[in-house]
Amino acid sequence: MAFSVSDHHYLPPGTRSVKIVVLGAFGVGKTTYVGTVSEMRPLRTEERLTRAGQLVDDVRADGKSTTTVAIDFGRRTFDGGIAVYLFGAPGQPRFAEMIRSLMRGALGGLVLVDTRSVDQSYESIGLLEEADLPYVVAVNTFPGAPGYPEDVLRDALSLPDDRPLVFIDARTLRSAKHALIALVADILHPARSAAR
Ligand SMILES: Nc1nc2c(ncn2[C@@H]2O[C@H](COP(=O)(O)OP(=O)(O)OP(=O)(O)O)[C@@H](O)[C@H]2O)c(=O)[nH]1
Ligand SMILES: [Mg+2]
Repeated sequence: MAFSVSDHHYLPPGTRSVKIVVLGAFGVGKTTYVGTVSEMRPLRTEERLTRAGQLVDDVRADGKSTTTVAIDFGRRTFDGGIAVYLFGAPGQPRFAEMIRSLMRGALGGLVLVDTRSVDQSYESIGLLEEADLPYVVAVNTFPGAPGYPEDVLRDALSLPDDRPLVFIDARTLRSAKHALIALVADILHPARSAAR
């Protein structure tokens, strides 16, 4: 099934809505991702990182000064009448209960992965598996991060064969929407629709 992304800024009558969640560990680029793909100004809930937070959060010295404390929210419409509502979550494991609430009504999830912290992605994948939601893994490529072939990453993440894995740059629309299209195609896959 082929999809393209449109530039609509309003929703024509008959548009179908799809809620998806954007998950991933602390600092993997979730807020950046939602901001890149959203056709409207995204809602962000960022707070400054503090010295006290360094005791509990794995703050890397890469210039990151804020963190999401509630949600990121954005929207992208696809030609063919599908509006995807993106809900980005905070990355810290202590927000798991909030993420479970955020997943209510969602039809799928995107898990962003940084190859410097692959092991911190299990939590997000686990939450989506627990909720029995389809998901796509998007490896967000940071400069200086180790590059691994797809099979090695799949192995490291214990990713089932039917779960798509794509490589993206969350800062670039062309690249970022590649992951969204993979997820929407998976959600709308005839076999999955038949099971609903
Ligand atoms: N090079 C590169 N940098 C990125 C990319 N995506 C995000 N960044 C940078 O990485 C930092 C963290 O990005 P955020 O979007 O805040 O990450 P997050 O997952 O929302 O972080 P939390 O909400 O704190 O969990 C920011 O400084 C971004 O500019 C990417 O694809 N490539
Ligand atoms: Mg964020």
